[in-house]
Amino acid sequence: MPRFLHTADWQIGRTYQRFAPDDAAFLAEARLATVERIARLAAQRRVDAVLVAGDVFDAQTVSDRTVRRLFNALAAFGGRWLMIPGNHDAALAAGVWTRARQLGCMPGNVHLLERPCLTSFEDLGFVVLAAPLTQRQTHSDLTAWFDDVTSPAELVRVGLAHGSVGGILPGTVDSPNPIAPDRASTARLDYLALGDWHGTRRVDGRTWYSGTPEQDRFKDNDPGNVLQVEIAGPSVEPVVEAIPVGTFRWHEWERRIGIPTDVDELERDLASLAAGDVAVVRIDGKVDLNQQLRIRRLLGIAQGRVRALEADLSQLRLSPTEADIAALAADGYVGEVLAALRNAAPRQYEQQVPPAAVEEEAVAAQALNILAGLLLERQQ
Ligand SMILES: [Mn+2]
Repeated sequence: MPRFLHTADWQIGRTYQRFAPDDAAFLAEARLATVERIARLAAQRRVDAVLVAGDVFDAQTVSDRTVRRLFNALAAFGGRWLMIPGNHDAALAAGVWTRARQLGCMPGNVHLLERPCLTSFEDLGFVVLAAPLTQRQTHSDLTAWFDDVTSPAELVRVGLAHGSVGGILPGTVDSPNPIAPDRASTARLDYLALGDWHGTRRVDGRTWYSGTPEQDRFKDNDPGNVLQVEIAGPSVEPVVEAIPVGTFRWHEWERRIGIPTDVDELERDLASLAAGDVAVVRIDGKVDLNQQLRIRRLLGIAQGRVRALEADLSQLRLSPTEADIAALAADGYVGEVLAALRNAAPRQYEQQVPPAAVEEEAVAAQALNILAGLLLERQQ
């Protein structure tokens, strides 16, 4: 009864340039730590093998040290690791896998399936049909040959591939590296282990994307898992369990501040973030000085707690109250300009005013907000 872990898209060596260098280093390190966790999980659960469906490395150019560290991270599981190259680490002549071999750092229990092949693991009770990528992109279905290959009837038949299952994943119409959605059935596979889609996703009872075990982008599609797959025997539908292993959860928020309770809501959302969170928050709308100070303080507090929090306030307009402006106590030329703008800014009208005057007053109000905003920001 074969039992294995299915994982993919480790993207080791990925860099996170949008974050501050110290945060980026932590995020890169987390990917290796998660692989170590997968190795420990495989050992604890005594699975027969770990199947890695491509994109072990994020790039062909990762450093030799990163290559060595990845293979060291596998140490806790002495069983077999079956890996195929994906689009990021395609089996090129001068690619990362060639280098790994030259470095001599690939442990003996790693079976790198670099060419399309059927490999029999008789002692474990299954065969693996592998469809590695030998270039970054193809437009033919590399799993098509699975249909025509026979294997011993007593062995479970498992496919391993990296690409895009046609027609089911959002935004992937005409994607490269297509895989037929019914491949498991046409190729009589008991299970088809897929990589490329970074969320955990069941295509059908025998076809799954494991997703990446460590989230690496702002997409809410259930990343951060590995799959344990248990197959009672040939033709028996597999029992699949998603096991969370990731460290970080990524959030991308957009918040508009219009009324004071919007800041309360933002406070509640920020309070929900903890050490395992990575967030980007874009805030727009209009605030007075106190609200602006409060938002900055809330962001500062949250930044002290989370792994990374990037706030974009460039679209948040400071609209000072009369009291804010009075508190500036601006004197000299700046004081004169402020006073002139305040006089020119709109008031309550009791009678009809010509449209040109209304427009002029609106411009004056805007200028007043900008000038007061600059002065207040300088005071903070
Ligand atoms: Mn990938």
